[in-house]
Amino acid sequence: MIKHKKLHSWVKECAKLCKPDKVVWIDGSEDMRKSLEKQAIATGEIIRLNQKKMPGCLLHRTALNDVARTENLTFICTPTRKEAGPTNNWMPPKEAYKKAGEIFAGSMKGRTMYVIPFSMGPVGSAFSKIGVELTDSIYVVLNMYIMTRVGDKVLECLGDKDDFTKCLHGKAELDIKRRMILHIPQDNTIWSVGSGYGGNVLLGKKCLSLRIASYQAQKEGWLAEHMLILGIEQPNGHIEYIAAAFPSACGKTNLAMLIPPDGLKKKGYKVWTVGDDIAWMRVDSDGCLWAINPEWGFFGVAPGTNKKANFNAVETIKRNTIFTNVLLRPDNTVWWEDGDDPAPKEGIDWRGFPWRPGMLDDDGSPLKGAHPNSRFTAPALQCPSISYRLEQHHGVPISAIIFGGRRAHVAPLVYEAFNWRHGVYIGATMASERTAAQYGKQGEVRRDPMAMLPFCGYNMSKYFKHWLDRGKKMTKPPKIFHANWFRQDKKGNFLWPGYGENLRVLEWILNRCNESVKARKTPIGYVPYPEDIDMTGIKFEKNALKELLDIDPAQWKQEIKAQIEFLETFNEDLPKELLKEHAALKKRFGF
Ligand code: GTP
Ligand code: SPV
Ligand code: MN
Repeated sequence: MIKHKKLHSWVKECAKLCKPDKVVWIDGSEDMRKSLEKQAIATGEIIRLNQKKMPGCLLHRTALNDVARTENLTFICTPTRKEAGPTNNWMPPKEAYKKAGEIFAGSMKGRTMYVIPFSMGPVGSAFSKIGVELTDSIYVVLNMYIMTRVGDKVLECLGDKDDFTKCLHGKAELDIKRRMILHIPQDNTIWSVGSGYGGNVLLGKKCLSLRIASYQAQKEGWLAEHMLILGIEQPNGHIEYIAAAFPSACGKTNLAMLIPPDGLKKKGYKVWTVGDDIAWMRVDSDGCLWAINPEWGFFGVAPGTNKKANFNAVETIKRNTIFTNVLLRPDNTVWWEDGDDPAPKEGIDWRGFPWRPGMLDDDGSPLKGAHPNSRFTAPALQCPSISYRLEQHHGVPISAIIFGGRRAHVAPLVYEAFNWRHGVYIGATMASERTAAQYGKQGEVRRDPMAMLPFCGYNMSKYFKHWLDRGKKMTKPPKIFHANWFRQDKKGNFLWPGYGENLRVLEWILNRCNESVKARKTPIGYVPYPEDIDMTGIKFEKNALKELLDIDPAQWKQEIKAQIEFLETFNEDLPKELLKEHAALKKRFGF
């Protein structure tokens, strides 16, 4: 292999800063992976789980203050604040390198620095991007082996090209006060220090595939989105693909792996999983939107994963899976809340302390065995519903895009935008209640445009403009929808059964795409006639469906006010088209 001069000198430079005892290049082989696993087990960094019951599975616990992405410590480092925009934390690049450089300095003494060449997207696809992550964490290396394509084959593909993302990660002291997740888009560089958790440190994921990639996508004319991709196969073999953007912990993995409910089985649908978190999409010469999933594995939420909610996920994580922050049972298997098994009589909780059911925390609420944001890292190819298109360089054509979030009120089960521009308005103003995947007050409604609030690597007003422009480039743009599986009745119960039953809504969406069903025109968009959602096989009160599809003008008056207040934070940079959409929405209501 030809030595990549620039790559080697950058690795040297980083080693000079961090001062590791040695530098090890990850070749992507199974031998190397196994030996790293052994080392991490020997030091206690990782626990080997019961190999009879869970072959190839591992457990890791992160530091107590390091259990979710830290958005408040995540920065976009552009020369000017305006380039990062009002929704991002901003730091000038010089200051970022200086501050983080001081924390990195000498931080790998006594440790090894691993060099991980990785490809986001199939190796060699014109739509893939290459990154190289330097890290002092074996946990990160083992996760990257699952989440991305790693090793020599990626270096061969890179050849002597310079366009790889330089990713530097160091655990340092895992001190939250000395933790920073920095993106320097103009340098194609990511620096993450002081964390050992998920999206903060698996730099191919949110940092590269969304923040850096969205910046590149804007320049290069494509879209990098926080979206799942699934295919619905009809009995005649025809497959239609849908992409959906929901904020973190709002149901992407679950929807991507959906199993048709009994009542719809006779229709013969089969759902294929292309991706559960990230979609890279571009307009092709046919005027359609095509998407790839750049990832190679799933980093999914563990609590709530059970056979009933997500059978395919349960199958996927039976082997070769890394669990993070779940409960350890005495027989060296794992457990989490709302899984398939009842709580064990005893175990070791996510913090590493002895745990029994019924224990209370300081506030008097039940002490959780698994952290609410505990996760599994599993190879995508182990998923029974994985699409063969995961490996296809060209991806899949997208027929529909769904935006959605957790809304106890206001948003109906599903509605359709009048056109692309209106759809972009719906995406730009979408909102969701905060979950355990983010630090901050749980349950609070926050605007999260296109589920990209924490992931857009540049000024979001420019991002909206980019979305509007993409629509103009397509002869057959996907139809845009909004879905909400989380609407509640007056007692606080979910009105919609969700999970597999969501296929009933997807079917309506595809029927709308094929123009085979009419819909009710309302001020917010097209809403289904209740009889057009196939409810075969489930007990469901007619009134509940009506309530789910109801649009309450009083609530919407508030909602529209909140939407414009949010959009106004972008000042004069906001595309005028969105203001026009806002005015049109108000007018349709007569407000
Ligand atoms: P990230 O990996 O953080 O991006 O999350 P995600 O969007 O993939 O969310 P995921 O599918 O893991 O869902 C998170 C939680 O949402 C699950 O544990 C469920 O409790 C809940 N959930 C998912 N789908 C549904 C649904 O259709 N209805 C209801 N009520 N809850 C759901
Ligand atoms: C999310 O929070 O949206 C995730 C998990 O998918 S993480 O990789 O930690 O960002
Ligand atoms: Mn996500």
